[in-house]
Amino acid sequence: MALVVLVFAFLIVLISITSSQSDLVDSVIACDVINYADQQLLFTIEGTNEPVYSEHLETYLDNGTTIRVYRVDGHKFALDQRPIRPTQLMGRKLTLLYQNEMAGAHPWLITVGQSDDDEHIEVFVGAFRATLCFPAETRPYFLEYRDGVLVRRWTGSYLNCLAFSDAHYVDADGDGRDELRVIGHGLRNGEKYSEVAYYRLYGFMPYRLTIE
Ligand SMILES: [Ca+2]
Ligand SMILES: [Ca+2]
Repeated sequence: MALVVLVFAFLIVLISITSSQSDLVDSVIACDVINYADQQLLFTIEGTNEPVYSEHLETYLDNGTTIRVYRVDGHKFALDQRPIRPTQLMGRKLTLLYQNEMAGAHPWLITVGQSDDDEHIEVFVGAFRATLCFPAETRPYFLEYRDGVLVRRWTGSYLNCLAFSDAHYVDADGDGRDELRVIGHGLRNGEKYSEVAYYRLYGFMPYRLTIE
């Protein structure tokens, strides 16, 4: 009898662990990882907002409500697996460190990197919202994870494009610092075009870099 109870209890624990992992995988819209000191940190966008429609991209974007930061315990992600997919979170041991409600900004993309000499982690979030002067569209949010919280560095209306469909921090020129690689979309002589561009924050402003 005691064995039956023990097996039953074990199954309940197993089911609850599996279901909380599935809930996380289902709720993650986008995620990225970075090694920081002797730890690995996972940044996610989670929650469910109604998909938003981008006129320039001519597509719907899934977006979430909350940005969360976890410490990855146990088996770490190989950084050459980036960008990682939400399904790769299944079975990972994660400890929640921080969360920030951003539902009104409709976050749909997140990437993290180290692009300057300070230890704070650069965090770029693709948001989607209207501004005073412009209709709703993809918006660039340059943030920083500093002393355990997210702070704003620069949140503007546009980079050098009308919209962007993807962005990743990557060391494109091999100098040991990450650049933000952006797939931008614009209009030239009435024709839509897309291009790859690289950005880095200098002081308070993002600057476009030329990388051969
Ligand atoms: Ca930094
Ligand atoms: Ca670089």
